[in-house]
Amino acid sequence: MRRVLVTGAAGQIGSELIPKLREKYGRENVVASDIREPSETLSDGPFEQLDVTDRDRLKEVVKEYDVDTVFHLAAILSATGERKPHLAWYVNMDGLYNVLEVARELELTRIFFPSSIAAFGPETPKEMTPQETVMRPKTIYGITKVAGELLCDYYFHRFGVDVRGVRYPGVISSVAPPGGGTTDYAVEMFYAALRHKRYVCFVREDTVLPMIYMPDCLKAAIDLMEADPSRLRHRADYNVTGMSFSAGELAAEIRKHIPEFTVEYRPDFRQKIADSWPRSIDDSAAREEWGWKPSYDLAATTKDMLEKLRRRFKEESP
Ligand code: NAD
Ligand code: AKB
Repeated sequence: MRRVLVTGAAGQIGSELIPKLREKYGRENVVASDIREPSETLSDGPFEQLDVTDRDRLKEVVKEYDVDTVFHLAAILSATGERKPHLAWYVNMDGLYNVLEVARELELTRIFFPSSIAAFGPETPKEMTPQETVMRPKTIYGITKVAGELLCDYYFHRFGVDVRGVRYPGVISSVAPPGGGTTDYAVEMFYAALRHKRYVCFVREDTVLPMIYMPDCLKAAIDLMEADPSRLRHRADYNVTGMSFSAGELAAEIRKHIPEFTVEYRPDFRQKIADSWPRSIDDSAAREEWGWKPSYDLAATTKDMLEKLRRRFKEESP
């Protein structure tokens, strides 16, 4: 049985990872933490307000709950990172360094660190981007992700810290809103389609990016953390993906369910970020080494997202 700490747990991924981990390991064995106050979904088990840049407090929490495993989700994402590059460097690098140092000092069993397709850059091959390729990102967020992957590798080889992670594409989900990334339009479009029947999209209609639906995103994290260590040849940099589509294709798929839905395309500074990222991902290393296989394509994601959001909006309306 694991004793788990999740940092950045109030965010898009943490809000759905926490219930999943609590179901798997027991409510009392999964400590949610964030710099923010907990949302309702996190308050059915232990929660600690924790800034990951504060290493002493991080260590205190790990000791207090006898934690052996950390899912380190706290970060500043790509769009917010371009607005606040110093904060992105500080939170993403110091936060990860602190988690790895505490793991080394207290001999924790396992750490999960999510990297991102943002670790790639405009010189990277855009179609079926390989596992090993050119890594020259142009955002501060992407730079922290490449440096983070390397730091994780270093802590594994130098100190034996069992740190693992994936390069997530854009995550689509229906519980917590996305937290300031470039792929946020793919989530916002669903909310707007249901609420207003129209959406102003901040990337061009022909912008293609790789994406993953939340159930697959959670499966990737949990399966990799449970994988047999003897099969792993990579650490915190496994390419994973669920699907690839353009903003226009997503709108067309939503229109199959909501025919009157319209989208206006008004690209802003996030277009340049999107243009620097891969269009599709080769995730064969993850498939071979720990059996990765996504379940959701665009049609299945769209159907499930609309059902879940419809149900939620109905429950929320007086
Ligand atoms: P998010 O922005 O929704 O959540 C991040 C959380 O971190 C927030 O709740 C925020 O309050 C918290 N946080 C910020 N600064 C903190 C600090 N100093 N100390 C503690 N907490 C702090 O992000 P997310 O989408 O849930 O992403 C989680 C992880 O997955 C991040 O590392 C992100 O880079 C990675 N990732 C996400 C996506 C995606 O599309 N969501 C894609 C690739 C990688
Ligand atoms: C972002 O757009 O910043 C994130 C990511 C792909 O890492 N969603």
